[in-house]
Amino acid sequence: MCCCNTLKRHGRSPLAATMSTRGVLSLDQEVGVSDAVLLDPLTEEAFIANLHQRFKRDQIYTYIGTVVISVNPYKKLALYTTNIIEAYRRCSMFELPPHIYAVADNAYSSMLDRNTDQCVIITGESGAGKTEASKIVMQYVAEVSHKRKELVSIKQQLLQSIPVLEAFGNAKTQRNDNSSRFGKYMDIEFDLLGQPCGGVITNYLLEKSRVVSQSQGERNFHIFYQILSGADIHFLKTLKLQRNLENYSILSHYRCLQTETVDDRTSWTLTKKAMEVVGFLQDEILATFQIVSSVLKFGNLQFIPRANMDGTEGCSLMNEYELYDICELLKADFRAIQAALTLRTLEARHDVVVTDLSASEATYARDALCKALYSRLFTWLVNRINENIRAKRIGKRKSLGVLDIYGFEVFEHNSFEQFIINYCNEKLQQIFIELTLKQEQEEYIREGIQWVHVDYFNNAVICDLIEKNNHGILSLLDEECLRPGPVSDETFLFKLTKACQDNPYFESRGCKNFLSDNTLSYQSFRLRHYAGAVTYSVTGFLEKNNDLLYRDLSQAMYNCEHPLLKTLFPEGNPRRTTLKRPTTTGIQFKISIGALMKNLEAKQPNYIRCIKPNELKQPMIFEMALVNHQVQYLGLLENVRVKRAGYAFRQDYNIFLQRYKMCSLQTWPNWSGLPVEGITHLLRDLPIHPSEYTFGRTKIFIKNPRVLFELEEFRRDRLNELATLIQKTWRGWV
Ligand code: AOV
Ligand code: MG
Repeated sequence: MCCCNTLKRHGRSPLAATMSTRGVLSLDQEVGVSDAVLLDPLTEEAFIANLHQRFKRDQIYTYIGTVVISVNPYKKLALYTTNIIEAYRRCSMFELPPHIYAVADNAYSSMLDRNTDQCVIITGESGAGKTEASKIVMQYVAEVSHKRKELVSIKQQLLQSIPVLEAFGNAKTQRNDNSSRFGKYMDIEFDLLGQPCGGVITNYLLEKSRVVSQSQGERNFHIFYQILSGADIHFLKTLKLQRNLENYSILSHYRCLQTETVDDRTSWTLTKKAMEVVGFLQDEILATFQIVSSVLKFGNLQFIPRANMDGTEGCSLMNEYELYDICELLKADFRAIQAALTLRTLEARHDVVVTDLSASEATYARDALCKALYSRLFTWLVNRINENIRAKRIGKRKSLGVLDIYGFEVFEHNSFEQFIINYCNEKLQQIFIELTLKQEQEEYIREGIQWVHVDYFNNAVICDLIEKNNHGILSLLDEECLRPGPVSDETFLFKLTKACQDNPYFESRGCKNFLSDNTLSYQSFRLRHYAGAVTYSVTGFLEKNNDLLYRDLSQAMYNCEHPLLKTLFPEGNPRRTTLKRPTTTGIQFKISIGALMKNLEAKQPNYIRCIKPNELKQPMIFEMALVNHQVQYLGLLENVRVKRAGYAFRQDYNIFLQRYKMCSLQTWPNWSGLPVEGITHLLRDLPIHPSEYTFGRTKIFIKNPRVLFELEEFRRDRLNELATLIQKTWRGWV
């Protein structure tokens, strides 16, 4: 016998009706289908036409079950107000039009109700809207969790860490005016009442080559433009800076100084305020910008070649005044820095040999120093933010992670950075495949549920090609970096070509030049990524992977009196004797991405899959071919097929029975038979059609997520009834 009074709601809650009066579309106003699982017939054309139809009416979100597809509108939509957040709060996913808020709410509620750590994985190519989506998730979580006064500051700190990291880690690229040039995973921690108590940010490899060079139409990191355009004249004077952007060569390579969509002046005010909210002290803010200013000035240093008596080439510094400024900013000794930039000390056994650097070697050393200073400052900022936002109280916690990483990218010229970024995207696609296509189908077979296999492209082969121990591209690159003797980018490619030539996803490319000794020289290789083929130029691969800084420079930095530099250049400590070779960039990245995957796999995933509708960054333009390509490589149709034929939810019999046993008098308060039999009684007592569920070997499978939400509602109602009953009985006793 069913014991709930409110077993009725198939369809929409009254909330859906009130939504339209608050300026949100109600389900009645939805165009096309809001869940692609309902498409009939399901074809690629129908799928894309549905997205297009919805996009034209600013309905940018569409579900595939619980996965949300988001098509970048490239214009501000009135979809993100507190009223709308309120409407989605604790509302079942399918009662209101699709929204990121619904996914965020689902993650947050599942974390609380089911006591499982959650993660929101946001994927899509560069400019598709991942970073914006991650901010929408964060906004939602901050808004719905409790508003106790002491928690406001931790929430503000978590939220304000975003503009700080964007200022230092984002830049205009050809594909996105606010492109993330680093990966970010933010774990927000909650106490058992669902109140945020802290967070941890993990950052992934910043594209530091951008500090010294950018492609045409691109800019350096936002912070440089922000400070020069926005800081008041006194602060600029303290930092020995001039407002004119053109005075700084690392900003003016291609004279791409302004961006229409980015207001540097306003952003400066926001960044500085955000740094204060996050908890940076005034001294730390000053120290940070002293380093930013030094990078601008180091970038201006030029060297004049000088012929030495012994026939070698040396060089001298042309613009000493810039170095004087740097030395004041970094509290450094002029002679020491000048020597570190123009000379190199080699220690051989008991001898110390000092050699001159040529002008081009000194320029190279200067660039390496700029990159090291900036990227280490960035890591320090992340660490410092982490110190401030780390949960202070000890105790059991739950977490909700948000992953926003650089999207898949293809430029005219692709280098080591794109290789790393695209490798990272392969791994994210892999985790999506593993969890939504592969494991799901395997589980049906394991549980003895009738299943017709849905075919899909598994990109594990490409991941292997890149990361496999001993044979993968990263291993071969490392081998070449460590090999004694004459090595170069060309020797690396030669080796790579030999090792991978039979792999269908690899192709040696570019100009094939016959060298003087009649061997071949290649300059690029092509990988057939899941999202398309990309040709990578190997120029700079070895150097970027090695990422070594001359010891003279790290020592010179360590010896400065500036408060941050000892922390940023610990290897410059002369007392530090370990000469262990640092792990290469590629391997460091592989290790950190491996750890990220493990972390994500341990959590309940929630997906936002972003689609870029056009390359022009313009509203209302929906380029069919471009969208079609993304739909294909993201495996969205396969996702619909698996969802359509499969079950949205599954749970071990025991856990399921424990959670819902109060919904039937037959199983409440205790059921002593087999759990599967208890569940059979329980479900029969509820108005749920038997076609909505099936029984596996160890688990119950539920087809439609709506049924799950209904079950939760039955449970809540029943608990309320029981609470009222207990109160009445208690009063009777008193
Ligand atoms: P990405 O994170 O996916 O690219 P962004 O989130 O930075 O892309 O989005 C690019 C731009 O698209 C933003 O700056 C906005 O102008 C616009 N946009 C995206 N989503 C929305 C939205 N929901 N509403 C309005 N405008 C939006 V990259 O970081 O390059 O991979 O490395
Ligand atoms: Mg981004």
